[in-house]
Amino acid sequence: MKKMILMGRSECGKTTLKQALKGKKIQYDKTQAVDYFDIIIDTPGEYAENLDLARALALYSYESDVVALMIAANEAYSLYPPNINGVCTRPMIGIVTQIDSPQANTPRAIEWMRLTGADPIFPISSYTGEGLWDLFCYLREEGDHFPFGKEELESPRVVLSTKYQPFDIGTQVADMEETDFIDINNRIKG
Ligand SMILES: Nc1nc2c(ncn2[C@@H]2O[C@H](COP(=O)(O)OP(=O)(O)OP(=O)(O)O)[C@@H](O)[C@H]2O)c(=O)[nH]1
Ligand SMILES: [Mg+2]
Repeated sequence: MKKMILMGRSECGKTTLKQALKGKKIQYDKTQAVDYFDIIIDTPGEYAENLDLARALALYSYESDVVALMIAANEAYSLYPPNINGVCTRPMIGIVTQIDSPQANTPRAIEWMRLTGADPIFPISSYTGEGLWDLFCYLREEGDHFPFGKEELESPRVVLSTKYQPFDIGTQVADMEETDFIDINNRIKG
């Protein structure tokens, strides 16, 4: 597989895409630092949002075979200036994520990606699996054997947690036994 670096605004779905491409269940995990030991280099969104940190992205791009700029289909604006492929020394592709979102405006996000010079552009959903196969095939190198086929890769994922999923505190408390609670008064007395 080609080594791909993921860049894009915080919450556009970089880490989730990485989990989906590996056939994992989706579980929210805030990226705190660049993870570059993996075949997919995952970066924190803040690096794309701050000029000083963005320089690190340029350096990490040298560790990759492909640079992937990402944007969520429901983003209200694009972070990227036009024609930035000129400063990139690797093939630069575009990934439009979260196309399953009810607020998605996929054609607009594709157009914003096109303006950057990214080519090709992959509209995908890490939740439904839509579009993942084309991306997978793009990353394929001679001799690679895929662990799963198109049907499996493009099937809906189990989402264990999202960033905004509220804690189900009521249910957890209701499930507890009386004896699960520590009686602080007794402790103090004891
Ligand atoms: N509906 C939908 N939600 C998604 C999709 N991809 C990601 N999300 C949700 O968007 C939120 C942010 O996803 P992350 O993958 O953590 O985003 P990130 O780009 O890695 O963010 P940082 O680590 O902060 O840079 C999570 O709640 C995900 O579950 C998708 O394809 N569809
Ligand atoms: Mg992340």
